[in-house]
Amino acid sequence: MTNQTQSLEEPATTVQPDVDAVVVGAGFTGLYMMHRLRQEGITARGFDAAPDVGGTWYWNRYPGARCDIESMQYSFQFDEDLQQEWRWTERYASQPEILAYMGHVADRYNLRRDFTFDTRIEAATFDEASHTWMVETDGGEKIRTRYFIMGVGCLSAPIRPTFEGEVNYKGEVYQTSLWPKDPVDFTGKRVGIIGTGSSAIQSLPLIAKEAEHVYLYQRTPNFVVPAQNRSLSDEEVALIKSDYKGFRAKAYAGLTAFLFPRHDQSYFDLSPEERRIRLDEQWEIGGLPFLGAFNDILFDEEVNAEVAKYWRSRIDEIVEDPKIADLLTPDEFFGCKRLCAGTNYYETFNRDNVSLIDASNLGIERLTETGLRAEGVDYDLDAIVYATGFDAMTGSVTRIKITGTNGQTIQEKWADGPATYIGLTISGFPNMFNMVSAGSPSVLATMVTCAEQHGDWVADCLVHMRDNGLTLIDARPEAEQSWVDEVNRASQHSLRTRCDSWYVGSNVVGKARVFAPYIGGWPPYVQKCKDVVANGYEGFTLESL
Ligand code: N01
Repeated sequence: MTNQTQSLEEPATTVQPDVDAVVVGAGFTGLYMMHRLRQEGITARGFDAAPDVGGTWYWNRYPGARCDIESMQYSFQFDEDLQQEWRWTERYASQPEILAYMGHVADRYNLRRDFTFDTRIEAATFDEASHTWMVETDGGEKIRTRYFIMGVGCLSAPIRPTFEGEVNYKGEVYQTSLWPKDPVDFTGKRVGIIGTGSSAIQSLPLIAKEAEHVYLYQRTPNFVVPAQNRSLSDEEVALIKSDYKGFRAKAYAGLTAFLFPRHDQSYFDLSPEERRIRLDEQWEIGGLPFLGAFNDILFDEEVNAEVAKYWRSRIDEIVEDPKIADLLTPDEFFGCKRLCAGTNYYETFNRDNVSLIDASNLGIERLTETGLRAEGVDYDLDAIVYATGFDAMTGSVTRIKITGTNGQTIQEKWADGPATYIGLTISGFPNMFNMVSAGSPSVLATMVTCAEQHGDWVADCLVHMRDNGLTLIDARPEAEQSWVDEVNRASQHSLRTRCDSWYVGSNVVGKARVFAPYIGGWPPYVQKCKDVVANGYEGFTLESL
């Protein structure tokens, strides 16, 4: 490693890049990538549409926004000093704390220096003659770069449905994924929330505490388990920090790259009494770890149905009105959509100032001057909150006009679903790396851990290119196809593919239905990435000018 900044060795060509690499996004992925590039003496410029670092955590400032992976694990591990010095206050970090952490990382490694903020990358075009990308910003700047590195996130392209009559509505409008920086005061207001994904589930209880009345418009209910969030004690933090490396190593060896109480036992291995005890225990642990009660919840329909029954018995203990409990009960596999971790979500429906509106038939028909019309009823609303999700996994990539070899655009390439080689590269888009996205464990692992593994892989690759005088790396079509087959094969065993969700892209009209992340597990994925390198960048075409 070196701290000096030197340009990658360039062969004689008339077209020289302005920088070695352009990094898009200043979230976890972009920040770590920039850090690694700098360590290797590779020149880079970063861009982000936001005014500061944070990525999706910059924008998702809605009330109650919080991570569903434990904070001691949803953080960088590349620097022991960093992980020792930062003190997380809660089991699951809130958005402000995560943003503060990312700001701390940016300061500590002086990363803002290389980023241009308030600037969106609009287009990138590969020039086959010079093995470079021409990248264009919304400010009209053009940067020629050898490598184009996307760290644009899986859940960062917000979607908001358009309703008839929108222009007539005179009230306030908010979107959870683009929440204003200044606090929003709902005191005394009638608020309509559209959506029942994690964003609505986290924000409803807090908005309901303030507002005069909240109407939650539900098209499809979601399974929610209690997050069981709490403050972290000095003792438990100290215990992890006493061997943080060992703790991380254990997590790294697991299927999802994060540790949680997971029982490698089938539901059928236990007696009925033992099953109930196990489910009660996991319920107390809460959140995503609830799925660790048995190893076949997401693979066996009968087990899944039994767990859903247990879940319903717990909801019946909380929700006072059985009709509301019925409405809140999903008609799909438990945990098929990402399991939501909530705090007082179901309790909130016992409040007099909260109404659950079944919007599963006619839905939201139109917006009016004073509110909206849903299922034939007019509602007067002072504010409408859209908690309507994201064009997940691919949207943040396909919203950029990316053109690879032979004039092919990324939209054309991915028309039938995302095709990648090891989730990092796309055949026909040489010298481009698409990180922590489709084709890698990404959203099924800890995004931060994935960002580090990807950042290391890409940095090592660029050093290899430099050391060997290479100027082009492109995935071979047959290698990409075999990885796409592996991604598809892995997903077939899971019940997760069997419902509509953003994992399969069904929440975006016209999007190809493909289970986008790699569900084959973290260790096999990491091994595959290592094998590719050990075998001389197997599956890639490498060239020099
Ligand atoms: O989005 P979603 P989200 N009329 O897609 C509804 C992560 N995240 O932002 O299901 C009426 O889950 C839509 O209804 P339906 C996490 O990975 C994490 O909440 O399509 N409703 C659905 O209910 C999460 O899974 C955290 O019928 C409409 C909702 O909008 C992911 O982000 C917190 C509609 C969208 O739900 C996405 O969560 C927040 C319409 N026209 C987010 N259009 C944590 O870490 C859409 N909907 C805990």
